[in-house]
Order: sequence, then structure tokens, then C-alpha cells
Amino acid sequence: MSLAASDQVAGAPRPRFDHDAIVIGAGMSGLYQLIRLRELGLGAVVFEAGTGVGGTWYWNRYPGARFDSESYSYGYSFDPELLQEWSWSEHFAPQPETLRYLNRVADKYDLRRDIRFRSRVAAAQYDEVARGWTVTLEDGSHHACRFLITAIGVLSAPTWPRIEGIGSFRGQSWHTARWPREPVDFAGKRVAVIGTGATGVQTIQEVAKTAGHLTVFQRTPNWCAPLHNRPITEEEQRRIKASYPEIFRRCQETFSCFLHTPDPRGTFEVTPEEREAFWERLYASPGFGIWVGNFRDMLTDRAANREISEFIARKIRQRVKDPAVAEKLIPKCHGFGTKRVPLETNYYEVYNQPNVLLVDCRETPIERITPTGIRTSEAEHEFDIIIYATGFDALTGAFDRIDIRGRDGLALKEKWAGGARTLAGMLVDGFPNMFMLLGPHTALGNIPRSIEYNVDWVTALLRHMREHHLTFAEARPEAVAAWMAHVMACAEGLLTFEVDSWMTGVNRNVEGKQTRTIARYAGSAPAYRAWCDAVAAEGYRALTLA
Ligand code: N01
Repeated sequence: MSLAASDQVAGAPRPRFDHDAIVIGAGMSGLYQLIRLRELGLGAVVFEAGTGVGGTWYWNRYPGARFDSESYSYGYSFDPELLQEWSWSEHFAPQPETLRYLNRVADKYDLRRDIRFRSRVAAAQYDEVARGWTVTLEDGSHHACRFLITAIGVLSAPTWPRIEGIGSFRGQSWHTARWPREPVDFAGKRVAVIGTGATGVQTIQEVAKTAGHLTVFQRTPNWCAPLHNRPITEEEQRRIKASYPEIFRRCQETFSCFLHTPDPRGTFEVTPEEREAFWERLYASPGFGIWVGNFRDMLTDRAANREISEFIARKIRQRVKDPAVAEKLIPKCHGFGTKRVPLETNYYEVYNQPNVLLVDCRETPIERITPTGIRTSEAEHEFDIIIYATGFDALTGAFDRIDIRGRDGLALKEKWAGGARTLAGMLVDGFPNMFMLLGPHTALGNIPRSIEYNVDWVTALLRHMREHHLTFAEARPEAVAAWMAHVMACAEGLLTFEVDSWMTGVNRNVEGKQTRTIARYAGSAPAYRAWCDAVAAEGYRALTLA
């Protein structure tokens, strides 16, 4: 029996909901939430803007897109059968494989029958009388539900650069997060890539393989480290499948749910020789070890951060032949790891190729996009293709793009104007019966691990509400204040928060996002879960339930 049909406020007219729950987004969180809602016996629909499932892995089909957390730590952990059925081909799987995986999940659980594709949500309005939400799609249709669950991702609102003339280019151009389905042939073409974040790095190293000529427009260099990807052998496959319980146990224990976790030693507690040997080992190892498995003080102690930055700078100088180009590629304004470290495969060597040019936008800024290419303060560059790897309006951007209104018609965008305030990234006071999966201030890291935790927490709350005949859940303002104090405390002393990046809520291409905020939860995933578990264990006293 559905919750909406069974639980009615005493004396009030029976609310007429189209669905118990509406989920926005059919990415990794939306798919898993749908599975759990069905298990609860709730009638749910998922509205998805795309034509298929996959979210991030549906939209980001740019050349070179792949995991940079180990494939076997990334998949869903909740279905042991699926874990045995699915074989990842590489230690860091490419995007088409991940998209196939998510389609396989959708097939296995017959999820598509409850997903409406090509359905972009334009607005959602809380209805105080009905204690539910009315969701409006871009086609103007309205859909009423008791519970609204946002599964709209952290990095799903792409941003184009604010450059004059962007619409005038006569060649082909795409944002990496809106890449076409048809393969793009770069052979013999003059290609530009704007942006050198994790996406730009993956794109550049792939496009450089075949482009006639590639020009990279770099505004801020990033500290990149080798991915060391390779195929998974049959023997490794057997070992991986036999050790899934240990793999996921390890992910639960580590700081950010990766297989790597900080080394308990401080940078200067070891001899210079030991330090160098440790870093050499990390640099030669696959994955994020060098970022999240480094000395524990790397992101809190300036001198420690300087040491590791110098180590990586030496690597860049060794790998890039032209010293002037190498210097341009070495960040000078932020230390190693204070931004998300892009993992690369021969990225630096790309700049040794005769068909690749690095343009430093700090020295020679882009002035405008022209019908034939890009004009900088120094030169006119002609292109056949321009690729915008210019990132996302992260964390809150996808929320801002929906007109979400809570009690008294208050717009979420307005409520968050000075920075998002949440309860554990999942609830907002003033927005009853709305639950966010991966909302601002959830513990991020190895994302699927955060997703599974958030979905299970929301599902447990819904179960609790059903068992107690409750139809209303709202975060208490004092609980939000307590949570935000915890978020602020976790951020204190972290070098990460002294740097502009999507993790500090800065995007110079978005109005009103020029100043740093504590946009991201910087505590550990175990601390995050302990906090949320305590809320549940205390009977959800942090929430008003009715
Ligand atoms: O975006 P970004 P991203 N002129 O914001 C530049 C995840 N991810 O898509 O730094 C010139 O990091 C901008 O320059 P600046 C991962 O979490 C995961 O690359 O603002 N340049 C920057 O270089 C990652 O952190 C995977 O000076 C302009 C770039 O565009 C997150 O997604 C793979 C400009 C944007 O970099 C976002 O990464 C890829 C302008 N006007 C990404 N405007 C996995 O492996 C912007 N830029 C799972």
C-alpha cells in the first residue's frame, strides 16, 4: 500500500498525490533510491532530463572520460550478485563502460518503467495544506507527491565561460558535459581546449593523440599526478570478486571512502630520504594515493605542503622538455592537493608534442571567441573545434536551476544566497519532506559510497515515518545551526579553503559565486556517518516530525 494513500492527516481531506515520492535525476543516486523506495512499497517516479540513465556518466561522454577511483571501489555495493556478475575491464574504467554498467543495473531491476526521460524539472513548490510537493516539468505538466527527493548530483550544472562572442564561432564547439553521442573525429583538425581541471586534463591527453593541432588555453595550472591505469587480468578479477566485502569495509573506514587514506605520520617526522622514497612510491602507484594517502599534515601545514608541491614540481620539470612550458604548467598560487588533483596518463608529455601549443591565459588573456577561432591579447588562433572544459556550477548550481520553493513560498536559491545551510546535506529547514542525496555538505570523496549512505539514511527515515504514521519531516533550525557549526569546525585550518575552486564554491562564470564559502563538508566520511547515525538513533529529534 502506498504511504500517500494510507497516511492521511486526521480530519483533513485525503491529499491527492500522483506519487508517494518524486525523485529528480536518474543517475547513480536516483537509480539506487528508486530501488529502495520500491522495497518500501512506495509509488515513485523519477524525472530525468536526459534520454537515458546514468547522470554524470550519461552526460560526460567527452573523449578520455574515466574513473579516477578504482573501478571495484566505485560500483554499487548493495547487491552481492551484481558484484559477481559484473567484471570491470580496467582498474580505472572508461566512461562508456560505466554507462553500460548503470544501464545493466537499470535492466536488472527493471527501473526504466518508473523513469520519465526527457523530463526536466523546472520548479517544485511545497504545499502546506497537503504536506507535499507539486513538481512542474519544463513541458508545463504538474505532478504532486508527498516526498521530493533530489538526486541531481554535485557536478551536473555545466558552466560556459563568460567570453565575448561565444555564440559567433562557425566551427564545432561543445562543453565536455554536453558531448555529442556520435564520435568526433579530430584527425587533421585544429582543436582548442579551454580549461585544465580534471576534465580538461583527461580531454587534452586523449585529443592530443589524433588532433592535427591542439591548442590548450590554461588560466590556472593544476597539480596533476599519474593514474597508472591498466587492464584487470583474469587473476586480478578473481581476487577482486573474492574480496568485495573487504574492499567495501576498507572504503567505510577510510577518510573519504577511497581505498587510500592519509598516512598517520607527519611530513617532518621522517627523514628527508624516507619522505622522498614515500613520495616516489606514491607517484608510481595507481590512483589517488598521492592525494588522499599522503602524510596527514599535507593540507594543514604550510611547510609540509610546500615540500610535496616542490616534489611534484620536480616531476613536471623532468617530464616537460621545454623549461619555459614546464614553468607555465607548475601552479604558483596554490599548493599540491588544495584543489582536486587531476589524475593523468602522459598529460605532461603531451606538451612535448610538436602539434601541441600551451597558451597561458594569465599572460595573454582570451579576448573573444571569433567566427573562426579565439583571439587573445597577443594573437588570433583559428580552429575547427573548440572544446569548453570549463567545469560546473558545483554543489548548489543544479538546485539553483530549479525554482524550489518551500514553506511560505521561500525560494531555496534565496535561502542559500549567502551560502548553503543544510542538515547533513540532506535536509533544509523551511523545506519539509524534501530530501537531498549528495546535497551541499554531505561527505564527498568516493561518490557512490556517499550515495549509498545518503539513500539508506533517507530510506530509513521514510520507513520510520511510515511505522509511526507520520507525514511531515523538517529539519529543526537549531539542528541545522549545530550541523553548520560542525561543518565550519571541520574546515578550520585547512589550506583547501584558502583557494578558489568549485570545492570552495567559487565559479567566476556564475553571477554571485565569486567569493569563497565553506561549500563542502571537510570532515571524514566516518565522522559524517556517525553524526547522521546519531540523528537516527535519537529518534530523529533533529527533525520536526508530525
Ligand atoms: O572543472 P574545473 P572540471 N577562461 O572547475 C577553466 C570531477 N571530475 O570539469 O581554474 C579560461 O575543475 C578553469 O580555470 P580557473 C572532479 O571532481 C571527475 O575539470 O578557473 N579558463 C579550470 O581550469 C573535478 O574536480 C572525473 O582559472 C576557464 C577549468 O576551466 C570536477 O569534476 C573527471 C574559464 C574548469 O575546471 C570538475 O572538473 C573529470 C575562462 N573564462 C572531472 N572559465 C573523474 O575522473 C573556466 N576556465 C571521475
